[in-house]
Amino acid sequence: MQTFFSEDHRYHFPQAELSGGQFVTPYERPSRVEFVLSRLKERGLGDIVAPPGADLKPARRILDEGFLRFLETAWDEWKAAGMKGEVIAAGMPTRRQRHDRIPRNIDGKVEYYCHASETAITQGTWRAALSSLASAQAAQRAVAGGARAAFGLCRPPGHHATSDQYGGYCFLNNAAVAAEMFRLDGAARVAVLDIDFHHGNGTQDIFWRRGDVLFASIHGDPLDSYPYFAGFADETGEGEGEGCTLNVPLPPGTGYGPWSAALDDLIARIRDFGAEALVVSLGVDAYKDDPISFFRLDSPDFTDAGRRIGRMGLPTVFLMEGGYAIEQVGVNTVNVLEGFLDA
Ligand code: 7XA
Ligand code: ZN
Repeated sequence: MQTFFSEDHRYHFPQAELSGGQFVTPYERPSRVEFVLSRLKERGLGDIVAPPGADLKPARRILDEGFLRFLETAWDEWKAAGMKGEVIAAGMPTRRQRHDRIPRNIDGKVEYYCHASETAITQGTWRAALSSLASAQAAQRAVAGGARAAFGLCRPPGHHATSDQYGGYCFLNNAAVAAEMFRLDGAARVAVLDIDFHHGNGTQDIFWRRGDVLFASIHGDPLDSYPYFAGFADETGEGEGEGCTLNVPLPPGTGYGPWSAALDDLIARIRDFGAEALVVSLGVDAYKDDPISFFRLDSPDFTDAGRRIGRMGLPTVFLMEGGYAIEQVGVNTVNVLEGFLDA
């Protein structure tokens, strides 16, 4: 299986993440992907290829133009306004405020386009986010071109980014763009299976009213876990999308038994949906020692999960999302891919 990966991810490395009332070194850091790369090489999984540049045309079909412009210019505007630190939102429009006016002031604009203030924008964030999208797009193109599967080693991740908000370490929703590209390439129905520990609120939101893209996710119960305000079982989509969003929130301490039962259920639903292509939001933070999550999967469980996904027999794009038990991120990620290939 080919992996698509860009070194430009390094341009995004904020110094600070607001966590537990402190500024800490972000959990989502460049070394995460180094462990994945070295494990891919160790296991000889296939070529590692630098992608061509990102193509924003398909992204523009599902992402807000003003949001894209904001991401591109936020750092320069922030600095031009005399701000000294990284771009961090100190607030967000809340439920008793208006959402229909975009501030002119950059401080306000950051609040408007952000949904979680742990996520900072730095000088190189836009460049890195584009390179992450480029890896996702190259993986999608490889699969659309006939490969059984491909892996986009994306960093920064994408599944929390909506059409017009960033947060949860995510800026551009790679999985959503890949799914949209499968549609453009002629797949009548596409599924996004999100196995990251956190609910993929951004992907869900983008396809909420769409009947042609199924979004299926297993994640920590939002009552107990970020993103807190999305991912409940009663969120099923609206309009033409009614029934095309499937959420399985699970409680703290969940092990592979109930997790894999949920996976089997979602796999059956994806089959029933008639998906012709699959995008997997591949986070490995369901791992038992992940520092910001609470499931109890062990490394061999990821192999088994990959095998179950592989048995679906669908053309599949894997895209890297979360996973912060840094030294095991490589093993767990590659285990999923090896399981898939073994199916
Ligand atoms: O899948 N998403 C992640 O792994 C990022 C979760 C961000 C949690 C930050 C809570 N303030
Ligand atoms: Zn996650």
